[in-house]
Amino acid sequence: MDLFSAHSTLLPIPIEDGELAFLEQLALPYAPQQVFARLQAETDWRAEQITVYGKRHFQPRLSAWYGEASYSYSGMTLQPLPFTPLQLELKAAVELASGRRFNSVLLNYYRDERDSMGFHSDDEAELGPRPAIASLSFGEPRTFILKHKRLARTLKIDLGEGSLLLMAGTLQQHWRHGINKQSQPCGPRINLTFRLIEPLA
Ligand SMILES: O=C(O)CCC(=O)C(=O)O
Ligand SMILES: [Mn+2]
Repeated sequence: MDLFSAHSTLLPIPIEDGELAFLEQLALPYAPQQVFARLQAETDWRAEQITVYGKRHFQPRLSAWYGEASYSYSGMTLQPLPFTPLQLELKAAVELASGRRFNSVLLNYYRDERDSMGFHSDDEAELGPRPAIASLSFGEPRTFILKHKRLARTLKIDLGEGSLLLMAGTLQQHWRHGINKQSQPCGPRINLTFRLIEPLA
């Protein structure tokens, strides 16, 4: 289904060189605070190490990978845990709202204002050339920042509790995105990015 079809409940955010769509509050059968508490308790959170310039570092957040396919990025391969019943319910709601299909989810846990995600594109080969990635947020709002790779363009979107952001089209080819540390204290946030991992030919 097309991102902008009448069935989609997401509203397009105008952006050059890619597609973005946003829904402030995804309809779910539970209160967002309840979803947050369950995700916090039920997820097998890991402190992953990555190698940057030959040095091992802990990522400035916790993460977990669930679903039906392994995933390689930043020099590591994550083996999936099977989807939990709650994740399957969230996936169904996200698929209904976005008209897209997903088979995996990366969960990130930002413990406080010091946790962050460096600027990157989700452009691994197994995501395919124009991946649709659906990002669902719970807990404290954080600012999601997009920076164009060639042009001096920056876009900031506050991702509040229960919000859904869909990245699609050529967005990953032309833009990087990330979450900065912030000086203003804040509580924890959980973000889920639903992805479709395609078997590599
Ligand atoms: O936490 C976020 O909103 C961003 C997550 C993200 O970019 C990712 O998991 O690749
Ligand atoms: Mn990303």
